[in-house]
Amino acid sequence: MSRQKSWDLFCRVVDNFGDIGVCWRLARQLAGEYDLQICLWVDDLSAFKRICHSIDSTLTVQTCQGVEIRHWTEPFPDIEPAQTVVEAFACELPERYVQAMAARVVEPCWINLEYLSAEDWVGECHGMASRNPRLPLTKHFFFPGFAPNTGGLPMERALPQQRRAFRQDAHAQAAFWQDLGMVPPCADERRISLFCYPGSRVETLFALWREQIQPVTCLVPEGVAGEAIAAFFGRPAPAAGSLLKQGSLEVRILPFLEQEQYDRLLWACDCNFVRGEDSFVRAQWALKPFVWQPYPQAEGAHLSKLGAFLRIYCHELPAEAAKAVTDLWEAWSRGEAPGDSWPAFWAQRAVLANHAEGWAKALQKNGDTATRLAEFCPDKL
Ligand code: TRH
Repeated sequence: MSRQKSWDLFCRVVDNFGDIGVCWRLARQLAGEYDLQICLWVDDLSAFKRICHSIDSTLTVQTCQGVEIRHWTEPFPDIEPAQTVVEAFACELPERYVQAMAARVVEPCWINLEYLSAEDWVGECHGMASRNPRLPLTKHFFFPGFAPNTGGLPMERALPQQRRAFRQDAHAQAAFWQDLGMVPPCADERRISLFCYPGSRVETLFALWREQIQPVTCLVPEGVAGEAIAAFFGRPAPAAGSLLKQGSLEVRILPFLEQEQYDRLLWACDCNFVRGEDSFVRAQWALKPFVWQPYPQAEGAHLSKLGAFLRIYCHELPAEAAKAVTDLWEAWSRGEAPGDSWPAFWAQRAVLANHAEGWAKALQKNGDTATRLAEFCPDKL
């Protein structure tokens, strides 16, 4: 098979869903919007299946939504490398494949796709080249980010239009809730999605929401916050489809949704708790107030990332709203009880929803990651 316009994208699932989440989005977008021949190599198909239910985790090769998906196992097969090779998150390509890249007549474009961060150094390092010390190959570092001198954020071309259509269509929203076994929210009900890391002080939020006058429905993916739910309700966290109630609070356990459905959940809720990288970006495209918890890292590196993002995100917010966001996000990410900071944050929800629109518009001006990648790579051939 000719490997013209071909891309190999390599993804190792370290833990959680962010690695495959980002790679799957990019792969689909590059195939769908740029007519590229994309092959996505993934070492863990069962994690992949959680966010794309049609994946068959027993297959070595399959095609899904225009992307060829190959199970990445060792020993790695003897294949002709693609013209463009994306190594996601420094996942280390198989040695045999790297040797084959070096043997190509035309040097392939080799990209290391990096993790997202709002830190200043990202713009300075974006696009930097590193010559291989042993082989005639150069790797380029590609950083998604929030500034014009970065690789932008993943966003499909049709997303704004799809989101608008969903938000204007009560039937589509009702159908969405029905798929989850729910009816649309009643007039004064608030729906909050909750995706967080273990150890988060969920119980303090539950205690507050239980006492509120307005009903709060908290939507939690199966397997998330299990210990906190068990401790609060005094019983093991139930399976997807179940609901738990105390006072004004109802907790619904959701199945892990496909990415497109998860997007809709973020569009449909009044506030979204998100984490890591990909859900964090999607919450910004949802145009709703959100609470971000960065992926916990050694020596508090994640708190520096949080601080860097807060600085840019809060820059144009009124002081009171900026403080409310900072207090809640910092407490949440430090594993401290967020109960004291929630009321002030929630009081700012209209300001935050308004800010979310301007924020997303500004980010869109930087271009999206797939487009920036597609533009970046042919130059390097
Ligand atoms: O799962 P995460 O914690 O992933 C993390 C981070 O990406 C982190 O940066 C990385 O270093 C670490 O993994 C290894 O959070 P994230 O990034 O939000 O990824 C979750 C993905 O799962 C995202 O693509 C959205 C998707 N998802 C669904 O498709 N359906 C769901 O129901 C939920 C809750 C998530």
